[in-house]
Amino acid sequence: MLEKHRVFITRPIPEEILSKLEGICDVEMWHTSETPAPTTEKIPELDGLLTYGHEPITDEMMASAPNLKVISNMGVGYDHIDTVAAKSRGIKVGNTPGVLSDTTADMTFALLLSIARNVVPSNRFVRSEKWTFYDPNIFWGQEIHHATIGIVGMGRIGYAVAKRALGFDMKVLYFKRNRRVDWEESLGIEYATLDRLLESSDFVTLHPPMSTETHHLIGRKELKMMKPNAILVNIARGGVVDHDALYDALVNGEIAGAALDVTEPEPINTNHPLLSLDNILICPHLGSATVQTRMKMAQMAHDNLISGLNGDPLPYSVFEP
Ligand code: 8YV
Repeated sequence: MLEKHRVFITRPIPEEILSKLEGICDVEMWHTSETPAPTTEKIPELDGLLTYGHEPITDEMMASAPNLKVISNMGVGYDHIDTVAAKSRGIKVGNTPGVLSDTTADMTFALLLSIARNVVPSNRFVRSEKWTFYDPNIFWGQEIHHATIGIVGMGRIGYAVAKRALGFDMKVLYFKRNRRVDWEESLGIEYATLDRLLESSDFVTLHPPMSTETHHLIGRKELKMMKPNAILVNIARGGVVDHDALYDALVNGEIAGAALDVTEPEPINTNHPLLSLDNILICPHLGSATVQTRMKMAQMAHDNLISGLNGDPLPYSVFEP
């Protein structure tokens, strides 16, 4: 009998996809998200690795895995994987693009609307039994419709955010390394330099991939350029924003508020001063977390894994063909 491929999965994935994999591979799945998976310990024996979450997969780890053919990441961002090392070692790397763009754009708007219209603090107010009389002069927020939104990082997710913003009659500015004149024409959006975008936007939403170039892309200087009524939304990677600078900007009234779906590190330290502020909303990295999208991501991660194990090209490869 042929020996089955050995596969390790770093966090629980949907049961339906797990059982498909178990039918064809020798699978071990780490049982919890509470403690990190012992990937370093497991990797030397593996043919395939399915990563779910953002624990680093280093060159050193890959060096210890002579049979590793494929790393299939259940997520679109792969900044936690040393893809240069993987490529040079002939290890294929796959991800799950596209399927989560609308879902993440929805969450961007959930954050934007919530922070602009005080949804969370006002809910807390009611639940803590402080709503003892109707007061029309509380929780005044910021207008969303007809405001200007600046989208930093105009990939698939940024594009989906722009479409939603147009539904709110917002003026859309975007900043991207490679300008997309076709999108400017088809959507009616405007390219801006980062500086102009920061100076002109009422809402700034962040969607660039994490890299050395985008680390602390939004720091003290950039926050000072923003309008005092502006709201910052980060749903990309925590490291894109300098949290200490953000704290100062929020305390000093340089910007009005911020909503973070991602932090640096994750989870954010429970004693981080940002958590003491009222004008910030922090969610535990929920961008693509819907029942439907998680299932689609798991299926794509499954497909990449199986293709890699079979020596076939990955249907969703992070490398150029
Ligand atoms: C995922 C993400 O939840 O796809 C990404 O890059 O950040 C998230 O949508 C994550 O990768 C899975 O842990």
